[in-house]
Amino acid sequence: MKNAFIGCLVFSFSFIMFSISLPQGIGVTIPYASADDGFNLVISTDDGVIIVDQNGTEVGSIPENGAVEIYENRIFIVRFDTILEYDEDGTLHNTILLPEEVVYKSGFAVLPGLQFALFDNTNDKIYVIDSDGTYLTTVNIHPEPDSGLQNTDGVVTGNRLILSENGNMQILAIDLTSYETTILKSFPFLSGWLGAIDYSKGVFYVCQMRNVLSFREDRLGKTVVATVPEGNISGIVVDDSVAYVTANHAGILYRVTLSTGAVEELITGLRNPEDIEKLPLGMPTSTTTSTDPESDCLATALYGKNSEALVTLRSLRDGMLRQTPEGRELIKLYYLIGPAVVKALRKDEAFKEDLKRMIADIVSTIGSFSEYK
Ligand SMILES: [Ca+2]
Repeated sequence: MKNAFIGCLVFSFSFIMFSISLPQGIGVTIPYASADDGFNLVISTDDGVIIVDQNGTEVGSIPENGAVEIYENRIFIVRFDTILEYDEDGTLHNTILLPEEVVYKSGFAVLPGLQFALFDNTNDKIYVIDSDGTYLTTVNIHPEPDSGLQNTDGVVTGNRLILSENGNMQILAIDLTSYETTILKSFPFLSGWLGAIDYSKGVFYVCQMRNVLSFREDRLGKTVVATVPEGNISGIVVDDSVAYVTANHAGILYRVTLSTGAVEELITGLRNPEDIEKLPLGMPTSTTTSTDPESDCLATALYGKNSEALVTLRSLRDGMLRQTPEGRELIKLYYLIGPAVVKALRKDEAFKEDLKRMIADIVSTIGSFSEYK
């Protein structure tokens, strides 16, 4: 029993190391550009989540991919059956296991009071869960699920979640007290699809393949704000007079001047950018426990930043574990018990030394295997 437990710990510990090391073999960097910038941009790509300043210069990264949301100064990434919560410096802070009621997820939103709405475009439902993973309720996007896989992006305004779209070119408003759903806006004369949505100062911005549209709740019609040269638009965030727009197929981050519709390329060559959010800078931290990033970085403490062991473990993760259901189960296991391992290691210096030796053995065995490939 104890051996099994230690085996779990070893694997978990391995994944802790993966989760805090970048593909390039350097530690997670601090996502601050400068103190006065106001916000950075967080973009999820196939190469992980990158944090860039408003000029597109990378200032940090998290080696996980998945839909990303920001709440206060925390970064949330949906990954497998969990929501990972990162501090603004990229330190894994918390892991929320999704309840079994969440059948499928095609995006999510963080709701006021730190709840989560997970969108399911297959079953056309929205699952609402609490910050500890407790299932709260299900909201129907349609009375009966349709066969289409519509985009699902949400923005919270006041006590409502605004969802784009329901598959019929309609934007829904969900009251977050009664969970009553109404149609906020209908675009029956537009062709194609509606996708990423954001809201700023009384105006909604919703994207199609290459167009950014704006509309107001209390007025008829819409305005084409800008057209990007290459699509598909996959994400938008608006800040005052500027929108930042990702195009997944084109691999581009665009900056759009809302008053003129002028479009400029900020970053090219991104691998499938799917989601973009604003990360406010300089907010007081409101997380419940404070952690020292250095002491969290066990891999660095044990093996050093650019060690061979980390490279080997990383190739094990990407080359083997992610390829099989069993491997993915182990990854899930890490998310389940990883935080507890960190705590245990902090308390027990001898245990830490034991684990270090065991991991060294595993790494050296894998290293020998790969030499004979
Ligand atoms: Ca659907």
